[in-house]
Amino acid sequence: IRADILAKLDEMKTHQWSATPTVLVDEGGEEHDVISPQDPDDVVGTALYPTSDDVDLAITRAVNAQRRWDAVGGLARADILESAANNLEAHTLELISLCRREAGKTLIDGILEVREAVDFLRFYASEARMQFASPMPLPGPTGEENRLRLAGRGVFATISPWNFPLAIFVGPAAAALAAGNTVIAKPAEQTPLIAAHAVRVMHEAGIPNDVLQLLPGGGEVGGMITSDPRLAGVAFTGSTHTARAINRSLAERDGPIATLVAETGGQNAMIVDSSALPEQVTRDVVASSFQSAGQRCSALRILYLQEDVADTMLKMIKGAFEAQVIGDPADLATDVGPVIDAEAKQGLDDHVANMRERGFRVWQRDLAPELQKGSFFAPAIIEINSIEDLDKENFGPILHVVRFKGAELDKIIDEINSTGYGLTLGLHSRIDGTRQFVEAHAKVGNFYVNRNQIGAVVESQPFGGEGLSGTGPKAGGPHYVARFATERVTTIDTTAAGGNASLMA
Ligand code: UN1
Repeated sequence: IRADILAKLDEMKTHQWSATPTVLVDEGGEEHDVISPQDPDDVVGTALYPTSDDVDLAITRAVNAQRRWDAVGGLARADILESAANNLEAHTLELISLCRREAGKTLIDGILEVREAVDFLRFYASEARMQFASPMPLPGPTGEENRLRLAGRGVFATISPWNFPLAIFVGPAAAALAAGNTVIAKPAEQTPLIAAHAVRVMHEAGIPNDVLQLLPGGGEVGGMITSDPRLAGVAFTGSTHTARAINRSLAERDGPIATLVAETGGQNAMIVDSSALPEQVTRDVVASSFQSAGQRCSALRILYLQEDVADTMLKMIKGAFEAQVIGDPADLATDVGPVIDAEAKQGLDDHVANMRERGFRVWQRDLAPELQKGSFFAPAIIEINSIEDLDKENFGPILHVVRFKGAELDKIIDEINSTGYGLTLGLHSRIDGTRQFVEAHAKVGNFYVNRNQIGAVVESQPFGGEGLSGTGPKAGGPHYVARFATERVTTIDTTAAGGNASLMA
């Protein structure tokens, strides 16, 4: 890494950032400090929350701007989204710095995050060109012309998570914009500052400021937004529990039946049989479970090891686990940074304590004394008997291990399916029949074979799950943007009876 880049990142260590609603009726509501996960003394900036009048004004502006934005057309919208991508890329360093300070992300995670946000903008721009520029002709009898065109639904709210505070803030908003909607974007309560910076950068690139509006806040602000009858839809990424609450709120209000695009939790497994290559398994397990401090919804939570290789594999995995550097994400050597906040840490500590109490075997890292101050959680590996020993998704650097017998493959798949989640599944096996069997029976959105199971790439690996894991369609895939649009079909009678004089001639 170039010295000048490191120097710039260093310079930004004390910068004070702010997040404010795009417009305010008056002075706004409460102010909230945003505290860095790794250092409670680092106040990264402040967020000003909107009042209900501010929310109302934002939605009024969004309603008024929508027709014009839709009428601009898919090609022009694509150009603007591409300018936004370019400008975001030009601001990479500030965004990486914010990823670190506000979300506790390591440098590599910060780089990947900016990359993904830029990729989403470019991909949805290209989808706008392909799907929104001209109507699609449909078949029909002679004397009739049919065509289908896509149009924006109206105002979309995007409610995004703290674990991808830039990529998943920008991605759904970009899709909604590409489809001709105006957007009210509410970032996670923990990470409003990077979102605010992204919005500034996108406005600067030409997205009109009534077309994309920021409303920082927590659940209360989210509730004000999702209960507004003027919303056409919500794109949400976060917990299954919150997705249900949003769904209820959308169902209870008057107004149009709203679209909900939800990407939620997972209970992701990896199956490793005795034909797998141990070094590769070790590398992929550690990446899948502990990169980003396990705070990805794609992360590996339950590793199934075939009995006859389990001891060898586990020994190697534990070796790599022990070697991971846990620490300040500003330090380039760090593999695992903090978890997002004290509450998240407490939840993970409680889980480990509970598993110990229930008699499961736990290996846990020790934390250096200087890490006691931030929300650092000591990564753990826990041996369990079955996925049924877990009652919830544990969103952090904890790997659970289950041993299985070769003949039990179909039972394992049933167990995994019966959690009701269906996000990612990993398999390490050199046996084609095993892969084909798992592929045919596992109800998951993303199945990864002989590699790690995180880091889905826009366009190559459209990402998203089913069941408790979300509604689909997959982010970064060919059907995503269309979900934000309404379809309109025009049928024209081109015969004489239809009054088409020119065709009569
Ligand atoms: C999430 O954690 O909400 O595949 C999504 C990945 C990322 C997406 C994770 N592209 O790990």
